[in-house]
Amino acid sequence: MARHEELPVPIFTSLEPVYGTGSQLEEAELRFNKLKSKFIDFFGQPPDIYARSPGRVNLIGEHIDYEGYSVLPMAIRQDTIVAIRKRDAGEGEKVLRIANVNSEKYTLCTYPADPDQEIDLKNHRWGHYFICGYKGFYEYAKSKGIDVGEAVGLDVVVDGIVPTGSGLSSSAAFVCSSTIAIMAAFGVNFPKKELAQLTCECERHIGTQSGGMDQAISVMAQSGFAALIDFNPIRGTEVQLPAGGTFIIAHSLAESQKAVTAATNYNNRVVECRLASIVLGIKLGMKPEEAIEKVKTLSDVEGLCVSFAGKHNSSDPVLAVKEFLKEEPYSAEDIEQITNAKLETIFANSPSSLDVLKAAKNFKLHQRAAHVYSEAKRVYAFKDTVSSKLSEEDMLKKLGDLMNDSHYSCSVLYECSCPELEELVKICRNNGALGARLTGAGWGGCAVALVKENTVPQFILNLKEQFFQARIDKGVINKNDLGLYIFASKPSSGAAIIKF
Ligand code: NG1
Ligand code: MG
Repeated sequence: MARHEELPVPIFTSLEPVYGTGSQLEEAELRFNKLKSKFIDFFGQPPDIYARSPGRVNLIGEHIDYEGYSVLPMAIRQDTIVAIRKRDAGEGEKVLRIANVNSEKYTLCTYPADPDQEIDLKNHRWGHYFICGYKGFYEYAKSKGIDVGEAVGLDVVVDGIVPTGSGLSSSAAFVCSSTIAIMAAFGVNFPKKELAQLTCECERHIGTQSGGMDQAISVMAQSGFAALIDFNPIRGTEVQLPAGGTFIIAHSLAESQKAVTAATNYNNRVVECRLASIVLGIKLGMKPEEAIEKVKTLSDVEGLCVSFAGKHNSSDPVLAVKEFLKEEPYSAEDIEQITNAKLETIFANSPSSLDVLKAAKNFKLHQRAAHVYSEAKRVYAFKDTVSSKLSEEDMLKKLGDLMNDSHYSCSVLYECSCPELEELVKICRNNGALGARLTGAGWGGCAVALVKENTVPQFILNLKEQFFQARIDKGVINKNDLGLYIFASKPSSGAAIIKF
């Protein structure tokens, strides 16, 4: 039997298979009805088809997907739905009209129906994420020799309920649902695993050098399971979480605008990791030109640590970091002396990395590499703990400890936390969370806490009092919206196409 990720995206003719029954189904029915009537308001006709893809919460494995290491997220129930209608050739202008049910916040975006268009990164618009999917769809179809005919106009309405800038991957939910909607509108369907790869690559058109975690889990998630996601090639292994624990997601209310801060935050760390891996490669015996050409990620140099093992009785890359990367920040000149090459030359083909070089004062190679290698180990420790024979009590404690260690590493070594997240994580732990950590890229957004099932209601109440009440009083958020900022989450299902 084919593994589920080899299969195409499921197509349903009703909402139950995706949203189950009860209040979740009722909410979905309301959303689909509203979406359809908005579509008719905007474009005068109903949509042909819908696609939905969920956000995700990463349980452990932060900032390591782009270094080639496995991560362990789960899909959340909040998703993005894209309704689409393909106009016939000759019907109206050849443009892409992208509207949103929240038309006040997200005004209509229009783009040419041209798969080769460049995305204007200097003027960030919400519709750019749809264009990522549009370009990705055509690039993939072309690479596979699939003829999808000439470009035609598309009408689109988007309804997203994944909180934005929160580390829950609203962006991937939007890019994946867009790509899948376009694919479905053209009457084709690709294997989920290939969609995960293609949506990861096409989201990079937005200018962040992202790894593939978010798209992989959004496309491939199985209801009831978290997943261990491996890369190169992408693969998802279901992970059953212990029943006695619940993951609570809480928003720090600091919004992280990743697309806008890429040069100093996200892409900066990607560049630092690349530099750390080149320097390590050289220290472990590679010629500089060879390291620059071949070493792309920290996982690429891990193999070399084996030859360094003789000396230390271990092939542990964490030891190699200690031995070969100094703790003081490196200047560009420090690195250039080791690599025998100008940093601008090393990154000549990557405009967004050149932006990083312009903005960076120095590079913390030791700290970033130490985070990545230790975090990669924690992911496997988490996976092993979940499938171990430990009592549930001990298992939950161990998982919580790993989450706490992950947060410390993100905060101190990777420096991707912020004061609001620190406060929130501390409050979670003070109120009995077995573990709590920032989730997603950080610099704002959400924390995830592991809490014993039977203490969930009290835990949520305490957080409301100790973290959110002051913000309600100051008018930062509305009391009635609290449910958007703190909620328990169960592993939900991945992407789907819906055709009524
Ligand atoms: P967020 O910020 O949650 O969308 C980002 C990346 C991930 C991963 C995490 C950090 C994108 C689309 N996603 O997630 O690939 O690197 O940060 O672990 O940029
Ligand atoms: Mg994102």
